[in-house]
Amino acid sequence: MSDHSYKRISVIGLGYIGLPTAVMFASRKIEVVGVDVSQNVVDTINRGAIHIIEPDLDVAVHAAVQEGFLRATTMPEPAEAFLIAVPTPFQGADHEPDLSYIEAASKAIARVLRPGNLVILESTSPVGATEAMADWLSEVRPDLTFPRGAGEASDIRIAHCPERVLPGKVMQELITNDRVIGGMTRACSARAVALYKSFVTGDCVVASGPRVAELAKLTENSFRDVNIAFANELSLICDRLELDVWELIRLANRHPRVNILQPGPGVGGHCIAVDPWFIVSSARNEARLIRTAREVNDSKPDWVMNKVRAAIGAHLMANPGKTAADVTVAVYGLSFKPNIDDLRESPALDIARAIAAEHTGPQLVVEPNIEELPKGLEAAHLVDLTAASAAEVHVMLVDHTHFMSSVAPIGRIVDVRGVWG
Ligand code: SAJ
Repeated sequence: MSDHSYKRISVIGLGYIGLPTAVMFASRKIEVVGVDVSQNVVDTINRGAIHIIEPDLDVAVHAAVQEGFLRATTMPEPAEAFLIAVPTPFQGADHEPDLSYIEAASKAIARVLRPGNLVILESTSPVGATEAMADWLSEVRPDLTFPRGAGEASDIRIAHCPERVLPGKVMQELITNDRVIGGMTRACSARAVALYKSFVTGDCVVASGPRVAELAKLTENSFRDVNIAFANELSLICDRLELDVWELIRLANRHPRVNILQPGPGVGGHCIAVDPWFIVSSARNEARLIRTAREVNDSKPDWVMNKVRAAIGAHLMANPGKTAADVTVAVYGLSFKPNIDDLRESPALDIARAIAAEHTGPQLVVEPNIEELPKGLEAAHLVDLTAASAAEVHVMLVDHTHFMSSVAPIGRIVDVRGVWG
């Protein structure tokens, strides 16, 4: 084996990032041992099936398992390289990062480490997490040397290589996106570059260390969060001034150096609403704009709910003798962004549920990407656009392509995506 080729690697955490990454290596005919704490996930993958939603992933997993390059297990096994792709949620009112999954994964693989192994942290992490991971490994394996003590000569190579793929486009972006490689030493980075180069066609850019690589990933998502917050704040300002925010953004974006994003019901998904908090928690006094952006985006669903209440109220004012129980509210879109069926961490779903919880009249939902309504919407009806047009109040939450050609229905409209604007 040449110094830079890998025959057997292990991916720890077979979720939205770990599983597609495992498949990429397997597709390059590298033996991949996938490790997950869930027996159900392991069994599903070993059947050649998948437990998550991502275009083209099912076919790729099926092929990788069939051809014998991908196998899943709950018990870590020896390998040349280990990639950790486990969740890093936040906890408590202070949004402190929770590294317990990284700690558990580190301790689980430590037992099977051998000199010469590479361990990569892919999970989006607060600054310092990669060094903490190395320390957890070294606690369990005092017989091995690590970069902190042994520098370039360490037995175990450690790097942070954050994932940065867009849900819905993971199978393309894993290959074509540039990667940031933050090794604890130059040798660590070189080993990591060699690993990713087996399937990445983008550049593998070597950072000066893992800490700046960690902050780079958090910065990317904070950049987007701050820019979405700017658009969301403009929508509040325009509402106050009775101006059309969509027209405003269209006009301002004609400037060659202005590119404002789109307002919406709030920010969903697992990443953009979480990662900025990791910056805030590590530099509380300095990260004022980043924190405020989070607060602006997190408060948007409440603002939308107030608009819905006002629309129902206005309808009742115009129709004396009617009560709220007579008013049908139609909600358009539940997913966390357009043209996907992913309802996780979706502000649109939160708003639909909040309406269900407090509105006494009928509720209709149009969501062309799902077959049945999720929990909290049991009393609502999943309908098509034509059926929804009979409602008195219409709440447009997600700009699915399916809605784009629809004409504005008759009635009170709360359109937070500018579809009918
Ligand atoms: N959104 C708006 N207005 C916009 C753009 C987005 O309201 O103009 C909302 C969306 O509706 C959604 C949320 O923001 O609720 C996030 O959607 P997204 O498409 O911006 O991003 P994600 O969460 O699907 O993926 C992001 C990506 N990060 C960046 O684009 C900087 C992806 O590259 C990361 O890998 C991913 O987070 C991650 O895993 O960290």
